[in-house]
Amino acid sequence: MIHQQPDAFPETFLWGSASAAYQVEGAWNQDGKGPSVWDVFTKIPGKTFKGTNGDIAVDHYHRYKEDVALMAEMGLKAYRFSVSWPRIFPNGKGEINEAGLAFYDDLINELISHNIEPVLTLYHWDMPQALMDEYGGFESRRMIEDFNQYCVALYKRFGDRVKYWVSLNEQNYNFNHGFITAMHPPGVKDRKRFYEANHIAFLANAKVIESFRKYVPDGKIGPSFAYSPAYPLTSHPEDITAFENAEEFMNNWWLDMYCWGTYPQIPFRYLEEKGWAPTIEPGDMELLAKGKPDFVGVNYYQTITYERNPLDGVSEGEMNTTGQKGSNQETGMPGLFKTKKNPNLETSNWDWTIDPTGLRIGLRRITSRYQLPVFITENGLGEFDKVEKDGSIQDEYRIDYLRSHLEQCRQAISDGVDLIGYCSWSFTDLLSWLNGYQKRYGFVYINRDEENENDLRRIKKKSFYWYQNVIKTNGENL
Ligand code: BGP
Repeated sequence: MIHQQPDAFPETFLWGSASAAYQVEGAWNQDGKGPSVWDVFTKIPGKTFKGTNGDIAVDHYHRYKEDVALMAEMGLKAYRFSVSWPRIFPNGKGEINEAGLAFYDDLINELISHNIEPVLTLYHWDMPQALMDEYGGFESRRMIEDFNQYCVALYKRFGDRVKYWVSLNEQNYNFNHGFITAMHPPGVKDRKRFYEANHIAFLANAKVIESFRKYVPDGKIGPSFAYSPAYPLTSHPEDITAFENAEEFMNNWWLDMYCWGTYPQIPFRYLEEKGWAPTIEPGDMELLAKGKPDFVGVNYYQTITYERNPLDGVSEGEMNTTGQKGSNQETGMPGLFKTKKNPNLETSNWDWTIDPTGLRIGLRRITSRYQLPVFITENGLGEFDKVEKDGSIQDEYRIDYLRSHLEQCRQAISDGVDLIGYCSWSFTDLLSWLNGYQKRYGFVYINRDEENENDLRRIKKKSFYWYQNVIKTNGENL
């Protein structure tokens, strides 16, 4: 579809940027906070790049006013952040830690006083360790009620000021690493447990959306999905089948459940035959039907290209967590699909495909299938940055990445996608879960690395001024 003149971004468009508690806050054991699964997991030798953790991160907990002042200087319209559950309930449930609520109260008020719309993520992976120890987190149905209690506490406290809420962040990505590659907590490799835990997370997601309608009736809520639209490597019918398998297993499995409350039939049947299908108890489907979101949150970084994979084919491959270009390996599900490098596209130093058009394709697929508004809750480029002798950071590559993706957003809007906002990942540099501090995403550089916290000074990159102008012109000057 070629548009003579693409539509403008809507006047109400939420020009934003995003972060997550564990990746920015630090203060991991202060003011009554309990340990999260990431506080524990990152301390196990060999789990993260150079053993990095979020104990101090970029010290946003103590420097949030300085960070919000920078957001205001940029003209940011929305800031997406997550609440750390163990700050609010150090043991995951029971008694509330007032100091934890107070921190987010202050942050939200600070944002609002600068005309920045807070977008609150309820769960960005930092589950209280206490619940993992007690019953295995999302492997137990007890999680549904405990997560609901925590969310209701936030609805009651912040529902008067926060309109946009994200329920679960990237359940698909986090559970894939938690239960298939063992690279995230709980560090398991077991497909049956993967699908069972996912099912419980879907129930928890639906439950907190059901509660949301009661406590924040005027608010908007949706999950954020790590969306990598699938491509076939060739037009060979077996590669097309592999691509369709990938769409079903890697995307529709989650999106259908969030948007429709049902599992797609073809993967479900396959999982039943393998003995991996989730256990559906009476009442589950009724609850799942109540989880319909107001928008689909999309975290988009790349498309993934697939080809056929024989029954004795590839299953697991190494993932590039070092920035050594070319070290990523193929992965797949034997008999279904395997990943392949797309010969038409460039990649970042972490071997993530750079594909702006893929974002438009993904936005259109969601629109056509679900007819729901979309909120891009993450999009960005992780790269090495260099501070020049004059103290500047010339991150042209990041500007190119963001510009080309925003151009495709505009095309998608012209195609008829109801896109309500765009949050870049991320505002400041921050801790990358598995890639340390050297994989930078921010508009604002943080003077720290894996070995040293240095002075944690904030330095505006070239991209800061670029995005400032994009917002000022409502996307006319990309
Ligand atoms: C998403 C997460 C973010 C962020 C981002 C970049 O999956 O929701 O928390 O980390 O990806 O990923 P990475 O840090 O692995 O480069």
